[in-house]
Amino acid sequence: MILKNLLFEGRLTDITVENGKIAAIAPASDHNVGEDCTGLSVIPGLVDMHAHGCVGKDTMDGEFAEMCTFLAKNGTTSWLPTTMTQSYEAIKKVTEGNTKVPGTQILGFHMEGPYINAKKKGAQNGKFIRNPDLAEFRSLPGMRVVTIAPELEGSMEFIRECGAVVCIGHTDADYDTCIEAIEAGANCLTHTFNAMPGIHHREPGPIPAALEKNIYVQAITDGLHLHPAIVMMLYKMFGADRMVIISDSMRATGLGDGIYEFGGQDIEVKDGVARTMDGAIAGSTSTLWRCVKQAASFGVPFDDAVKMATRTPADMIGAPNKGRIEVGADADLILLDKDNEIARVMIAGSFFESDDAAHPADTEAETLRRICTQFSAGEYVSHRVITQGNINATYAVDLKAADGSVKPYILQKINTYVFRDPVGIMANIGYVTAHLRKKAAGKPALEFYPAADGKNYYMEDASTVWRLENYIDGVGYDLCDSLDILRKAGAAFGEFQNQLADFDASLLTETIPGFHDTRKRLQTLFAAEAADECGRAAEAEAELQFIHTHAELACGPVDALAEGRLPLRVTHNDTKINNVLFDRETGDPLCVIDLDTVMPGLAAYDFGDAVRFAASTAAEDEPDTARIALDLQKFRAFSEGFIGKTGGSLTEAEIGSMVQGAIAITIELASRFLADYLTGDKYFKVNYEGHNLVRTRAQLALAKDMITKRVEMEQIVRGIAENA
Ligand code: GN1
Ligand code: MG
Repeated sequence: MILKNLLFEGRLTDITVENGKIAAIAPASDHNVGEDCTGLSVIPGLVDMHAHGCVGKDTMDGEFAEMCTFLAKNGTTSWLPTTMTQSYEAIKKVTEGNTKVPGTQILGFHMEGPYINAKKKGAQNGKFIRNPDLAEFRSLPGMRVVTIAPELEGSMEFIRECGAVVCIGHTDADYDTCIEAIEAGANCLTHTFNAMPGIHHREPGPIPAALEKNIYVQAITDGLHLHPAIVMMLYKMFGADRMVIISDSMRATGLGDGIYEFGGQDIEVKDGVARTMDGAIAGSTSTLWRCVKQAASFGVPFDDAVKMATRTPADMIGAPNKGRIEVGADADLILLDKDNEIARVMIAGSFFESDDAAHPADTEAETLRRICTQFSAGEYVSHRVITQGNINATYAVDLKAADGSVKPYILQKINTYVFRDPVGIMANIGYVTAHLRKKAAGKPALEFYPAADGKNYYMEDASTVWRLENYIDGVGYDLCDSLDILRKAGAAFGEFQNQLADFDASLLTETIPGFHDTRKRLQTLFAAEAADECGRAAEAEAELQFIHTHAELACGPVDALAEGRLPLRVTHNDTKINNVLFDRETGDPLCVIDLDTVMPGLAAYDFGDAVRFAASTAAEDEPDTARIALDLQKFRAFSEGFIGKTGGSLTEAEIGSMVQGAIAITIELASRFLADYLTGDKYFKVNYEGHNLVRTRAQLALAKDMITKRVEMEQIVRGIAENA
């Protein structure tokens, strides 16, 4: 068969396929007779050396047919089904399953555990963890790759003798142990950064060892397991010849949210994120193809991202006929349409056709495509997941308008566990954006697009509500050291408050009742402490003690409000500085975003919440509390901006309440994180077990430092107000 007129490495090419192999690659010629592929480009089929399951099936089930069909449709043409930390019998059973099924080829198995470190088990089942056992391993046929923790007893001998490709993973090993393991023959890190020590300048750990010895590194580039900046860092360190993209996909891939079994444990998938009941990330729900596209959206050149999921993993596992378009290589190909979507997949020289309509390719893309048709802005082209924000699920989507132009938008699924009245929120947002557009004429403003029924949201069912808004191209800051930017952020939030000064507050529904009612927040925490439903209160004894002792200080502002000493204004209520977008070139603020919580509130809380986030020396979830302090310079800069804008309209009492507002909102947020921790992490998205407790400790460390610096902070605010 000749595939004619394919775009290959930038040139129109004819590819001849014979006996399942690529027989010739030549410039397109009119003399050839074959299948016309005009308009399509070609890349090698993807090789997934680390994937557990999809469409409801898992490698541990020992049945591969449905998985191989789904994977084939999504461009994975060969893979290593990956086993979990389980009993010998369970793993043995997998190796006896029928691997000769239609679709994606099985090149052998990857055994992930049981020879791992319990301290870094991630989503693996601790019950079955054990030391490396050569005899046991040798009795399991088809094991091509094995992930082990080299610090376990017997590891070095195992690495030398086991005869498989050895990856270092689920490990707590230090640099020297990793060097020794690599010298013994280990040639890769398993899901780099996940379930292993990070890089510390005195305790370099596995990653610098891998770099030193120039071995391979696997990375899950789904946008959840690694921050995009870390994906780019790994790419710059290791390059496309050493970095391997894996999916680490689990059972729920290709299905929706729900509860799934994984490694003998229940896993909850919510908004596409899979977690154990303790909150640890449990594999991805992304196909390898989606991970490739995500990596490209983070900045990896597309051709390199493809290489990292084709030739590089093939080389790593010793499969030199896979993952490349060369004469003599296996004819595993993906044909892409002009939007870079998979059009056809060829495996071993035959096009893969499947009438399995039950599991359409990559459901995340399909879901978003379907949702986008509900809005009139355009047709879905592609998307990437935005990981900022602790509440809603957020995607940047590219949509193609009727005239063919493609523009980015933001599509969000509202978290209806947090926002019980999504219709109320969208009504608020409608009023507020209309008001702000009038006030900030000439500046970018948020705009929500109507769905078919004219509403500014699309309600799929009572608990699934979507909204589409314009994409404002600007920079947002999480941690910011520039005093100039902090001053401007202060001014932007101050200006926001001024713009809402004449807004009719009676139009607004309270989207989260008692959102910043500190007294109520503390009561909720103390009730959770008393009930202690997850048995976690003992761990947080010191934190609870601190909050009990400082309850009256924290409730000062809301008491003053209740007694009429402070006025109620319309406020933003979530003034993290990453909610201000700045112009990429001029550095000036463009727009305040995230209007979900615009409600009546205290000026001191908008000021204080911003100070809490922006004037801290560390992130709001910094685990090392010794690094957390209030930076008075940052505080001054932010205050100059905020009070400079609002000073004229604030009452004396309000100016006097600003610093206590900052302390109070910080303790309030600590209480919210802690209440969520004690009740099982249902409210805030968590990235690891104990994340909410770490956040609590960070907020309390900051509150303590603010209390120490209170007098200086008061003086700064006074000084600015007097000159305003
Ligand atoms: C949540 O949506 P996001 O991530 O900006 C939370 C805020 C907290 C913040 C802490 C509706 O904000 O109140 O201060 O996390 N929003 C809601 O990071 O609860
Ligand atoms: Mg928010």
